[in-house]
Amino acid sequence: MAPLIVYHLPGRWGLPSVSPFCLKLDAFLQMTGIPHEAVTAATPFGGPKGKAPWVILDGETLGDSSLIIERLKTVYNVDPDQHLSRTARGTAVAIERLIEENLYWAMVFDRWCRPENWDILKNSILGDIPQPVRALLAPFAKRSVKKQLEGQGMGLHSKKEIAAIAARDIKALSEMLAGQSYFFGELPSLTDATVYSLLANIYHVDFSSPMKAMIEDAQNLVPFITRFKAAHYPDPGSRLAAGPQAAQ
Ligand SMILES: N[C@@H](CCC(=O)N[C@@H](CS)C(=O)NCC(=O)O)C(=O)O
Repeated sequence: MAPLIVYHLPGRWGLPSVSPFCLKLDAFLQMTGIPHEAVTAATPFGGPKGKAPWVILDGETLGDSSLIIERLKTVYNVDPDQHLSRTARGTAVAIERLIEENLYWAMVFDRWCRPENWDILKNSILGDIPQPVRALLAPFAKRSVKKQLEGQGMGLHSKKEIAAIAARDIKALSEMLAGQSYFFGELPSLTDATVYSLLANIYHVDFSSPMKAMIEDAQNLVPFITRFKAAHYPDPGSRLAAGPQAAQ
């Protein structure tokens, strides 16, 4: 079988990717030890769905982090959730939806729609796109993201309402984690990778967001981020340097 090739958006601030979905897939690969070649893409346009991440698995191009993970679990016969009960597996799907279909969009709003974050965004998320293409692409990308935010619904709310929606999700996460090391006990599962990937992309990045203080105030979420990072990314420097880092 040809080596698995994984395309992800660039890393910054000690994270292998500024995209929570790319980081989730990367964390899954770390947890399961599936051999792969990581390629940094400057934009998501090369993906089959116009979104990152995507992979080439034995000649087949696949998009969507969750669909990719489902396929990899079967092909490589790995399952980071094998210790979970049926109830926990059901809860895992609900947490994934909370993270990816709701809280993610509050993060997108903060990154793209807060004027104080615009320069940071151009130099980070869009930072690997060469000038002057970046200057032309940035306003186009912003319009496209705003349209997605409105279509999804988060973008129809005020800043204050979005912060309140995010606060409810973050409180729910904190309450589910409670005093455990990971969401389903002492062993990590894919849910931890999913939650870590979004929370780290809020907490460890330079973007200004009211969610940072919410994560801090929750008391158990910063230790969770630190714990997951220490277990799966003990040496972020070497991880960031890994792979051919080819621009798309
Ligand atoms: N459901 C997809 C979502 C992927 C996604 O939204 N990726 C973002 C980066 S965080 C992206 O590529 N956005 C580009 C766009 O929508 O134009 C997955 O799980 O992979």
